[in-house]
Amino acid sequence: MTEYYLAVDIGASSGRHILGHMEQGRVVMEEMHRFYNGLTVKDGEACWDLEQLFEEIKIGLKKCGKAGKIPVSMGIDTWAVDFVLLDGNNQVLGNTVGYRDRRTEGMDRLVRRVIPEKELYGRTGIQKQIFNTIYQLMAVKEKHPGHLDKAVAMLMVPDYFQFLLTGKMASEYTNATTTQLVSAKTKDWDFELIEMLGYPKRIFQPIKKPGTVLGAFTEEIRREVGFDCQVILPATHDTGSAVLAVPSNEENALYISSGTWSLMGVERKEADCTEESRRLNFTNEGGYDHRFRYLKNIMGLWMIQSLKKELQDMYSFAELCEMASQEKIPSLVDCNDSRFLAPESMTEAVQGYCKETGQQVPAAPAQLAGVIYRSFADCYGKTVREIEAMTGVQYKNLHVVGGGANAAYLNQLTAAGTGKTVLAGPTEATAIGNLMVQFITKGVLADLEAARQCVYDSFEIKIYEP
Ligand code: LFR
Repeated sequence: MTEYYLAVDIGASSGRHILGHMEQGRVVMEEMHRFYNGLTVKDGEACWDLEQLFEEIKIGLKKCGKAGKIPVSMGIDTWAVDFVLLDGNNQVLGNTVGYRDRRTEGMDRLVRRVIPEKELYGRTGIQKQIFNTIYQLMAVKEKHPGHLDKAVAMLMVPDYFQFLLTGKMASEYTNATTTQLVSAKTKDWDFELIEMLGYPKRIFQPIKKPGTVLGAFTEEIRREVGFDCQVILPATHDTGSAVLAVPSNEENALYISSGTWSLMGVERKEADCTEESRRLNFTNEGGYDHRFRYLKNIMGLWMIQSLKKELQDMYSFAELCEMASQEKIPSLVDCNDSRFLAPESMTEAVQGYCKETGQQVPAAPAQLAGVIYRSFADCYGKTVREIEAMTGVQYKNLHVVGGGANAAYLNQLTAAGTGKTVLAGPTEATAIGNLMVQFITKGVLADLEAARQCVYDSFEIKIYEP
C-alpha cells in the first residue's frame, strides 16, 4: 500500500498541501490544496490572518482524507521571524503582526543600547534585518509591555500551527535561529542575551531539531479532520527546507532559494561570525543537521509580486517576464535598499530610485519589470563575488530552487550576471525539503545525502549557460 507524507508549505503569498510518496526511488508529488496568504491592515498594523491560515490547514487535511490518502506524517513550514505570544489559556496576545510592518522602526537603536551589533553578531551569527524577532520583541516591549508580562509562551508561526494540531509546544531549531536570540555556538537559546534585553526567559520553548516527532493530533483535531497523523518537525523555516532540496551533494554548492525573497548562499559546517562577515551582512542560519546556511537576503520576487498587484493583475508572472525581456532600459536599482521592503507603491519606489540616481525612469510595465529583473541579476553577481571572497571557493554552478526557477528570462540574466552555469529546479523545493526530513525520520531515506540524490533523480533541472 502507498504511504503518503504531507508537507504544508506556507509562503508570504500562498500556501499549499503537497502529498508525497515514493515510487521506484523517486518522489512523486501531488498538490491537494492551495490557498491565498497576504498581509491585511488591522489597527494600523500589517497582520497575518493566522486563524484563516489554520482553517486552510484543516481544509487541506480534510481533502487528503476525502481522497483516501491519509498521510503517515506531516510537517509545516512557513516564512521565518514571525511569532505569537500566548497567555496562560493559550490565547494569542495582541495582533499577529507580520514582519513587513513598521513597528520595528528604531528598535535597532534600543537593542544597540543593550548590546553592540558586533557583539550580537558574534554571538548569534545572524544578519541584521530590522524585522528579526529580536527587534519585533523590542517593539512589543515598548508598545505593549502588558503582552510580554502576560505571555507564558512564544511560538514561531509554524510552531504555533503544530501546537494547534498536537497540543505540544516546541521551538524548531532552524526557525528559532532567525529570531537572532540563539547562540551559534551552543545552538540553544542565548539566555544571557535574552535576559540582557529584558525578555522573559519563560516564554522560550525547548529547541528541537528537525526530524523530531512532535506528536499525534489532539482528540479535537482528529474528530474534525477525520483521521490521526503524526506531526514531524521539518525544517520549519521555509528557506531551511528549500536548501535541503538543492539537488547536489557537492561540498560547495552555491544556491538561490528564489521566492518572495532571493536567498543566495552556500552551506557550511561552521558559522562565520566575524566582523567582515557582519559588515557584508551575511547570515548564518541554522540548518538541518546543524549545518549553517551562509547566505544573504536579496529582495526577490516580492518586487515583481508587488508590481503585478499594482497593475491590477493584468499580466501573469510569465507575461511580465516575457515583456521585461523585450525592454532594454539600462537603469538598475539596489534591490536591498530598505525602501523596497514595504513601499506604498513599488512602481513609485523603483521610479524614485532611478530618478535620484540620475538614471532613465521606467514608466511602462515592461520597463519597470525589466529594471527589476535586471537589478536582481546585478545583485546576484555582486553577491556571488562576496561569497567567493568570504569562503575562498570558486563555484562553477549556481542552483536556483523555488518558484523563481520558473522564470526563464531571469535564469538567463542570472547566468550572465554571475558567470555561473545556472541549474534551475525544482520549483517546489520547499515542500520537497519538508517531505525529505519526514522521509529520513521514517527511514524511507537514509540521510541528507540520500535525500539530495533522490531530489536529483526525481525532478527536472534546466540548464542555462552564462
Ligand atoms: C523566505 C523567508 C526568508 C526570511 C524571510 C522573512 O520566505 O523565510 O528566509 O528571511 O522570509 O521571514
